[in-house]
Amino acid sequence: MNIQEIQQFLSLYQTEQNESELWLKNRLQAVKDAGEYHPTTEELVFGARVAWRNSNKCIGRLFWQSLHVVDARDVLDEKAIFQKLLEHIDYATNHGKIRPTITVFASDRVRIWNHQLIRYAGYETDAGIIGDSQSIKFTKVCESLGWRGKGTDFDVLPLVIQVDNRAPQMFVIPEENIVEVSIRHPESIDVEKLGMKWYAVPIISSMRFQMAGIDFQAAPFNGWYMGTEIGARNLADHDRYNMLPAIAEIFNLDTTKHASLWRDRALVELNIAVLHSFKEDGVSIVDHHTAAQQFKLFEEAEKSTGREVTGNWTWLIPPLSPATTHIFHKPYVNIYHTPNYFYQKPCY
Ligand code: HEM
Ligand code: NRG
Repeated sequence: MNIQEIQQFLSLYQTEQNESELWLKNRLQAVKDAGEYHPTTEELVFGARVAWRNSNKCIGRLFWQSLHVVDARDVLDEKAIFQKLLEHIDYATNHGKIRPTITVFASDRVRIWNHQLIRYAGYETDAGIIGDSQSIKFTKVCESLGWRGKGTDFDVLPLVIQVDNRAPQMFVIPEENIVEVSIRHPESIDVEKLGMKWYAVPIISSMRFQMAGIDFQAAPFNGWYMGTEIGARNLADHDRYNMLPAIAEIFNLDTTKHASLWRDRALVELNIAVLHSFKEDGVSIVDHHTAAQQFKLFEEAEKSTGREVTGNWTWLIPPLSPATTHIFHKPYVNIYHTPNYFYQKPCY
């Protein structure tokens, strides 16, 4: 244990949770006497929320105080962990009315090999890549553990869970636990025929939650999507689903010259389709203009409490029309406070 980091965390907790000086003194003494720091559930809840507040790349931070935190540090059986992850998916999905949620598992003992709990497989074939190119390596790992996908562009990968040095175990997520949205356009019936879809809830499971010097390697968290993540990146990037040429054809855009701006026009139509489809299905999503406005409110709220907002400008600006948001026009200090969420080495 690192007493300095614990002290720093507990005094932050004391200040923000209005505990007394005496409380802090006693809590620190108890930690020193025990020779170890095992956060209470209340401290864990606070830590996970502040870690979101400190996430410099996240435009969604206005809602940091509403994060629902599940303390699953006592769940150490692979099958039981799988059950907890299904509960996380159900609670967070909430029939479309998505609830920001994190489930925290035991420090230094649990790893979830997936990048997100729900993600599409990717396959390299002679005819080109099928599915999500970002998942190619992990898909091979799943196959080596005995999994076989259907071979479509949208096969949901299984969960791979490891406890201690035991062999990783694989679990298929039942279809009824997964909400997906088929992508259609409010003004063109042909977009639906492209067969595009995306899952409702992004649940990052590869990042390490750090608080008070403790690393929680398995702490999957989710909010809801900003439309551009799907419409301007996942479905649009040339090396992902690469759907802009197909959209351009539907809207009769002139793809023979760059200067027709057919890519830009196709991007807008695809993003309209994503937002329209999620809205119509009652699945939470936010457009980048509203998200930027919400981020502005976050900046103001932070300022009023005397804290300085840290941010990573290169990630905060949306990939569509960035200069239409206030974020584009000002600098952000990109220093990292803890608690926070960090990258860690993949298990494979
Ligand atoms: C990144 C939006 C909730 C932590 C991002 C990004 C967006 C975003 C657009 C950039 C992603 C990219 O460019 O790939 C939102 C929205 C939320 C939300 C709309 C709705 C509530 C959360 C929650 C947490 C969180 C609940 C953690 C508790 C992060 C982190 C990153 C991030 C750590 C950086 C991810 C990375 O480095 O790959 N968020 N977010 N966000 N968000 Fe949020
Ligand atoms: N761009 C990634 C997801 C990154 C995190 N985005 C969020 N997080 N909205 C993608 O799958 O497209 N969140 O916790 O809501």
